[in-house]
Amino acid sequence: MTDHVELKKWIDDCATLCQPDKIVWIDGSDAQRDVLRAEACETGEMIQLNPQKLPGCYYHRTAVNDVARTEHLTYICTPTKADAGPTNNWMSPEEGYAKASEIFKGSMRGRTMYVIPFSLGPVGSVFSKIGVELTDSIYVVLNMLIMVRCGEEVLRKLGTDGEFTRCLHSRADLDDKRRLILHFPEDNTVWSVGSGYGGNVLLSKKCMALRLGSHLARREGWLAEHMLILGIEEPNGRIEYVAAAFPSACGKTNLAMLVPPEGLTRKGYRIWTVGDDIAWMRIDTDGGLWAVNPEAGFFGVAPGTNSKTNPNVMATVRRNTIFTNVLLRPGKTVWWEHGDGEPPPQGTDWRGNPWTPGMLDKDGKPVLGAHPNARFTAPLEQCPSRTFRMDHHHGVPISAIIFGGRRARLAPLVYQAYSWQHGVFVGATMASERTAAQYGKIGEVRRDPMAMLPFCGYNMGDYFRYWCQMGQRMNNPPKIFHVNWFRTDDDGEFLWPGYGDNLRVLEWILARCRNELEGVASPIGYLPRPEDVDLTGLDLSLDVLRELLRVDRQAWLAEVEDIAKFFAQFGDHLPHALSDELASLQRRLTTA
Ligand code: OXD
Ligand code: MN
Repeated sequence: MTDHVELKKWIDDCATLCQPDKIVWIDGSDAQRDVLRAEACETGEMIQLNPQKLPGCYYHRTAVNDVARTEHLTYICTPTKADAGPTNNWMSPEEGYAKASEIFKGSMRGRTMYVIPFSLGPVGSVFSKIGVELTDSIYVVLNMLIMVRCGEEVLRKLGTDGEFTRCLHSRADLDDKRRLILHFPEDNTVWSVGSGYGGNVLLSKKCMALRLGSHLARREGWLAEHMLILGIEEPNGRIEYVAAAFPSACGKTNLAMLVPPEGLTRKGYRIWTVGDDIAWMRIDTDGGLWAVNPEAGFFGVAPGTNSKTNPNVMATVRRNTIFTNVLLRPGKTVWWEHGDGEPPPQGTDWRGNPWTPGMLDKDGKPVLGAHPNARFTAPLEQCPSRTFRMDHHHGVPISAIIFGGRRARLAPLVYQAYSWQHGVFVGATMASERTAAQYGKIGEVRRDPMAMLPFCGYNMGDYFRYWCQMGQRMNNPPKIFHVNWFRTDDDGEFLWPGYGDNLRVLEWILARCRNELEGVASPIGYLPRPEDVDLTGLDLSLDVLRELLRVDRQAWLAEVEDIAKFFAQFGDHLPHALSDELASLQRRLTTA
């Protein structure tokens, strides 16, 4: 399959360690995919869903102890602990290789090792990077065929001496005591063992595109970010693109596929989805920031997704989709909590047990049909709002970067940072309050800078410094904004309708990018004048909008104290620019 000497040697070394019975190269063809699907159904690893209702769709259950990313078993293996920083788990490369080798040793006996050459980004684009994943899981292969560009075309591009990221995965025995997700940035290598859950094993995604990607990006002068990318076609036909980072459970996939509300559709708006999870961005010769989505599919959370929250994704998952840990209905279709339609009278739950609606467990708690982190894996090309620029080697120009969080009281609906550096501060202090769905104290603030806390492959203090430097290198940097769709009233009711109506906020953001509207200077940044947010067709009074835009100085002063504590952990690695921004915020809050 290849004359790439280093690639062949690496595969030989991994095969010597893992001892597979055979090695199969993934060529990216439909014929090979069909053979693998059939094989996975024969072994029971996958179940074919109703071919009339869900053509090309398959069902998979993970092990019960293997349903989410395992951050506590995820390590950055750099020469020193300071390289990984205070927010990552660290292990030395020697220890990492030694510990994981013990688990990999012989782990593929009786199994096949699949070789998946893949490209993040359009094959051959200046943005793109090649990786090769070795895995003993057909489920991983079938997911990778949806999530990234795979196969012979990539091998051809790699040639005989191209650079590639080495991604080794084995399910081993799926024992969570023998599970490790290790990143070796210096060796451009990821080793993942003992898991079969997507985020731990589709190594192109969080491991390569973000953790190794962020490291590589700093070395090479670009950005690898946990951001959706969205094109907004305006009434005059111009399309402006924005990139946005939100902590999990803030509706990133929904925003990426937003459907304009009636009032704005009539004005002539249309949305183009570029990506829902990851953005790779470079400074182009125009001095602006350009972005690609390095992936080609969605690996999204099913529960809560329905025709109201995201009609585009519901249309996307009707064919060629893999459903993981949702409820299996008797007619081989699927269902999940807060999806479309009533719960079915019966089904098989994500654990493989018989299920009926309203079932309670021995502690009296509801038994869920789908795991809360149940997933769909679906091709981006099936999305009705997909961009027509998916394969453009140049990517799309980014007009605005949007950070967001889930704050019941503090952050206004939207505000604009005063400068790039202030925008970096806004991103670095991003936070969400825990909801009832998350472990921990409800209302407790969890900081998640740029939504990268679990995904930054190096010291986050250095990452903030690097972000500041990127701004200095651009003549025409994107403007930076912060949004909060989740502000509530005294009864805890949301004040803003969210979903499609978020376009009203994006409309203001784009007008600000073009300097078409005045902003109102406040201690935290520029706010909209209430009359500048188009509320046509929305039953929301100007008074409520004023409340959504209110800045409570006392609450912000408490926030300043909390940010200072958060920043302290970075010590010398925190750039002065960010402590200066914190001091300026405090000063603006305490002066009239
Ligand atoms: C994801 C995540 O799965 O951010 O995209 O956890
Ligand atoms: Mn994500």
